[in-house]
Amino acid sequence: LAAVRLADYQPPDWLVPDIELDIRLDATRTVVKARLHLRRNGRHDRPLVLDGHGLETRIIMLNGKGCANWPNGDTLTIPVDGDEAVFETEVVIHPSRNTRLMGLYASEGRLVTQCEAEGFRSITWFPDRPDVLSRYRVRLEADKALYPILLSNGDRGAARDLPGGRHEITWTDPWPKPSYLFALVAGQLAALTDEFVTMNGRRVQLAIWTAAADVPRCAHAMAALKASMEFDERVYGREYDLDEFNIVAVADFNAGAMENKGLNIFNSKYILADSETATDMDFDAVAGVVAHEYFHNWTGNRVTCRDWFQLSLKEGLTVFRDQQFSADQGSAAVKRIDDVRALRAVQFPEDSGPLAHPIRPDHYVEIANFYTATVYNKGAEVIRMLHALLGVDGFRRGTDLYFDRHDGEAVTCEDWLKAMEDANGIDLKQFRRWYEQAGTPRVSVTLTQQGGRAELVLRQTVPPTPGQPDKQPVHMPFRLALIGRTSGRRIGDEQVVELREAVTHLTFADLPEPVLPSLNRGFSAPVVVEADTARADLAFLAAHDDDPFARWEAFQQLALSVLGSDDDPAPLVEAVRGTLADPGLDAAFKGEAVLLPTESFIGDAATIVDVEAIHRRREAARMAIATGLESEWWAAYERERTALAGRETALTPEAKGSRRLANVALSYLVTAGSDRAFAAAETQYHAALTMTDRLAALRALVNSQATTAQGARAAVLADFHQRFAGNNDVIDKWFSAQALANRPDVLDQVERLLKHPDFTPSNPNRLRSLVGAFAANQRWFHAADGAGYRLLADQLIAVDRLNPQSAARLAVPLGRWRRFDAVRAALMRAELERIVAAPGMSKDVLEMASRALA
Ligand code: BAL
Ligand code: ZN
Repeated sequence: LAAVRLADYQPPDWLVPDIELDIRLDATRTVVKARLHLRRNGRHDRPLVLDGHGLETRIIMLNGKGCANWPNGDTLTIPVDGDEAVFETEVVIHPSRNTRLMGLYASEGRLVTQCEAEGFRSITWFPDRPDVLSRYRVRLEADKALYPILLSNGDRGAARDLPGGRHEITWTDPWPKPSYLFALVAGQLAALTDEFVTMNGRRVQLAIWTAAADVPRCAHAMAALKASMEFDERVYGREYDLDEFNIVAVADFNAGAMENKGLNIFNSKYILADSETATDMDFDAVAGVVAHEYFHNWTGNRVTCRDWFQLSLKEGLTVFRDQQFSADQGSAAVKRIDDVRALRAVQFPEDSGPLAHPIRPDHYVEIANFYTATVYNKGAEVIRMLHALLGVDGFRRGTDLYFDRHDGEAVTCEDWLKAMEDANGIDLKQFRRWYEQAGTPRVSVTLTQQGGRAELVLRQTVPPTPGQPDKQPVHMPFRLALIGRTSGRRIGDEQVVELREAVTHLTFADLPEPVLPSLNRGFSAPVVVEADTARADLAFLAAHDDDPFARWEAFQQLALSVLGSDDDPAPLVEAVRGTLADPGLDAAFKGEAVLLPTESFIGDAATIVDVEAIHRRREAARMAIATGLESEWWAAYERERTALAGRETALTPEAKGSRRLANVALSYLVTAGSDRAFAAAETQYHAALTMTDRLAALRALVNSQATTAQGARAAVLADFHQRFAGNNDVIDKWFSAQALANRPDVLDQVERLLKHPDFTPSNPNRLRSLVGAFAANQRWFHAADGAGYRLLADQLIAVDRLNPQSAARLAVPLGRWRRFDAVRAALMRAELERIVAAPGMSKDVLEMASRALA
């Protein structure tokens, strides 16, 4: 497998300041003519080298004359005299055969593109790398009845009817952009439209395009788009720069969405939402992804990446910006907890396994494999640390300088850090290690106290990761405070301690009472804290810490301690009792704070994951919390349902919080197993006015192992499928609720569902909702006989023929084999070896599987 290396980067030999595309669209046979205006970059005599993939090349011309040179595989090399030239090609492509969903493909009768990272080469010959920026002029021509709407980037020109029922339109994008931001969409689409007036009075026409029947379901996305545009002006001083902004929702999409200039293309899952079909979490995800793609207009599009090693330059920064936006629009505390939960669920395991890589990797085989939680979510944590170190004003000075200095350029993470340094007169030399070193740092903390004095010793280490045996200490902001052990109140101010050394000593004098440390408040640094705090002290912090994250974290750590043994779960029951009774906490926070850590998070904290013991202990604790507090859960359930009366579908933070707590209560009540609870779940399922409530009731029943709940479980599953037939995003929930079920028969159910007519593995959402969800079901995916692993590998091998990106993602769970017992590890390895040996596997899969085996 040939790797691309950061160390080998060379600037492009030829620039393409302007490109004209002429695209005659047809699902089975699209003709693409391209005219590239070339300029030699510097003094050299190297030829023009272009990328192409799967193109049927008809014509190659240089300066108006046919060329003798012909492609060699995916490369076309053309010697060019002079410093400027015009290079033209004509190719034929076949969108309806494109199951990779990269380049131009068909989805539900429409034609759409996905070009990041290397899809443009599947449309035409081009130096397909992000540091070649061009102004695009694009003529689209198609049958008018089949493809009445023709969209591309930039400003629309006049449309014109053509003979034979065809029509054309030309789009011109004035902003130079890399090829990965090119997009087109053609098809029968209707739009929800609106307008935004920018801070300088520019009127921007907004449109979200989808099937006509789904237009009303775009309202939430539209509100989020307008709020994002306002946020970027208010917080970053960034204004939108075209006369129109289009979003298109499509059913078949590898990722969540794509930030193509002026024409964002979205996985419909992140656009379409109404109370009946979307949960509160879905509504929040829609707003977050809409914001993310919009924010890319500055962090990614106006200032882009020099090469794909710099991916976190735009993704880490843009995730941080969308997290800020979501915190601004709702509960900042709950948002922070959700973000940390997501980081720990996906990125921490990645960082401690064979796929660990720094946020700026230094080599790859297939760049599609590096759209990872490390590049995105750890990347966002690194930006958040800069924000904490520089403060709000310093960070803004840094971003202002970054945009001023680099607008219209393709730059590196180094350029970003240099702007931060220059704007603030600081030195981030040590901070750069976050970009170079993989692995989650560990900070161990010890506290000693005598009289009114306390000393904290903080020791940081960064564990070895593949290819990086030795690590250096990193520079991090570590927020801490002291909580009085008697009063439960904060003693003194919170501090942001900048850890730089391997060991840091902090002393505190004149303390009026013994204290407990409140550590890494707000999760200010993406590290694992090892504090060896006694259970009683964790319970005390879970009841008193004044930082919401630290308070939530204290309960998580208490749960990890209890669930790491066969001890009585009583301390967890008491902690939950205290949280439920605390009048100072809102329902949204309570709904988070009473949840036990997931089985995979508990496993991640252990050296070897004891699948059965973790499940058994967590189930016992869940049951103890459910039965020990049954009257409290009924009280909470009824109180929150009453609070919701008359505003069941409201999306206010209060209503969302009430639904959250009521549904957590319902899930504990169904766990406790009374007939009254099953009846309440069934009633809620049928009477629900929101998907949040309907799905929560369905999940509670699906997860119940009680024989008395069997009838209700079967009935709600059948009803749900029938009620939402044809709605892809909702039917995905039906699949994943069953694949994630906490039941011993999950594997049989998944095997049955693989044969269901609605299971269409060519659709990435559907594949994820069944096979991806099942692999996240730790207890039943890791069945001791390896049947879960076999099922996953079979699906991966089959899907790779259709869509290598989808297939490669399925390899990740098997890559964790080192963390499991010898029998499971051998079974997982055997499946990875079978995958590698299967004939004709893609380089996407081969890279993931071979890294996992190494
Ligand atoms: N750039 C790929 C999709 C996203 O991160 O927005
Ligand atoms: Zn992004």
